[in-house]
Formats: sequence, C-alpha cells, structure tokens
Amino acid sequence: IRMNDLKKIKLEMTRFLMAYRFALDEMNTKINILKDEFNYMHDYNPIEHVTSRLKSPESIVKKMIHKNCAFTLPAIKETIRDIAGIRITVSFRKDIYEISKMIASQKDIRVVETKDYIEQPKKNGYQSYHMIVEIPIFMSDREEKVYVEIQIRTIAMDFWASLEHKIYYKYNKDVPNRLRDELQEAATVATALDKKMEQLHKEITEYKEASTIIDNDEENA
Ligand code: 0O2
Repeated sequence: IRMNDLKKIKLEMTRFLMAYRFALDEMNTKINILKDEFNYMHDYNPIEHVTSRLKSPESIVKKMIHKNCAFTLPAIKETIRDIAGIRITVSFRKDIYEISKMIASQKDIRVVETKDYIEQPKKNGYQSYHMIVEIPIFMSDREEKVYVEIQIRTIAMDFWASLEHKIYYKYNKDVPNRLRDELQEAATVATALDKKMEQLHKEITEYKEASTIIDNDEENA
C-alpha cells in the first residue's frame, strides 16, 4: 500500500466514524427533548439517565471477525449496527414501551429492528428492549443514513446487566454453573422488584388523582 492510499483510507475511516458521533449527538438531543416533554405532560420524569458510547475500533474489528464481515465500509456499516449505542434507563417497565414508541414515531427515524428481551428474556436472565434505528446525518456535501442501537431498560435491569457483564468478563466468559443459576435467580428478583415498584407508583398516582378531585370539589362547593 502506498502512502497516499494509506492517507485516503485513514481519512475515509475518520469520516465514517464521525458520522456515528453526529448520530449520537442527534439522538441525545432527541432524547433530551423527549425527557423535557414527558416531564411536562406527566409531571414525573421517566428517564433516569442516558449514556452513549461509540464502539472502539478494537471491538469493531473483533465483531467483524466474529461475524465474518468483509473489510469494506459498506459491509461494516451493514454488519456492525451498534457502532453508535445509546442506553436509556427508565423508572418503570411501562416507560420502556412509551419511550420506544415516542422514538419510533419520529418522522426522520426508521426502526430497522427491535428485540424485546423483556417479553422474552435471554437464557441467562438478561432483560432489555433493543432497537436498531436509522437516522439521517447531514454532512457538508451529502446526507448519510446511520444506524444507532438504542437499549431501553429499568434501573433494576441495568443493575443486573452491569453486574452480569463484570462477572462474565471476570470468568473470561466461562461462568461457573452455580453463579449462572444465582444470576438467573437475581434476574427473577429484579423483575419482581420492578413489578412491585410499578404497582406502588400506580397506587400513588391514583391516590394523588383522587385527592386532587376531592380538593377541586371542595373548592367548587
Ligand atoms: P457492548 O460492550 O455493550 O457493545 P448483534 O451481533 O448485535 O446483531 P447480538 O449481539 O445478539 O447481535 O445483539 P443483541 O442481543 O441485541 O445485544 C447487543 C448488546 O446488548 C450487547 O452489546 C450488550 O450491550 C447487550 N447484551 C446482550 N446480551 C447481554 C447479556 O447477556 N448480558 C449483558 N450484560 N449485556 C448484554 P455487545 O456488543 O455484546 O457489547
């Protein structure tokens, strides 16, 4: 490879990854708007926190090898759809579906794929709602469509996933059976906690609504 070719490849790669950074910025703005709007409409904020990350070049290459992906930018784009990733942690299970619907209904967003690991948790107990969306990015001389992976989960699901991730890597992906079983059990406990908190929240909301009606009636009397 000549020096000039190398320079060209580097430039193309940088531009390729830049588009994903812009996509993350754009998605973060969209989510911030949703957060403020949701707050206004429902007087509580379902979004606990949002994190985003660009997949590292090492991890992109690892996944390419794993998926037998050709070393061309179009192939990488189609095969590795989680180069740009956003994780939204919400308060309650039902918020997951509300937020995902809000995202899906935006005109410039195309939902390419969804995976509902809440309806159907993974064998190890992992729960989360995944969406791959495609959004347009406007560059100086062209428009580019970029994939972003959005993971939406509750705090309990997130707690479980981050611990499981640590254990998985600590044991070099070969987790002892006893720990596997205990992780599965912990996932069941996390689901029960989520359901309990959701029920409590529902009761409190109903109580608040009922007392507002009584207050209004008293004022009107
Ligand atoms: P990282 O470090 O988060 O980027 P795909 O190859 O993406 O089409 P895959 O891998 O089956 O198919 O996609 P899936 O199931 O949608 O999961 C992708 C991401 O979800 C993972 O990204 C993790 O972030 C998360 N995830 C999936 N399964 C588990 C799990 O069992 N435990 C935990 N803790 N997280 C999980 P990466 O690329 O693996 O890692």
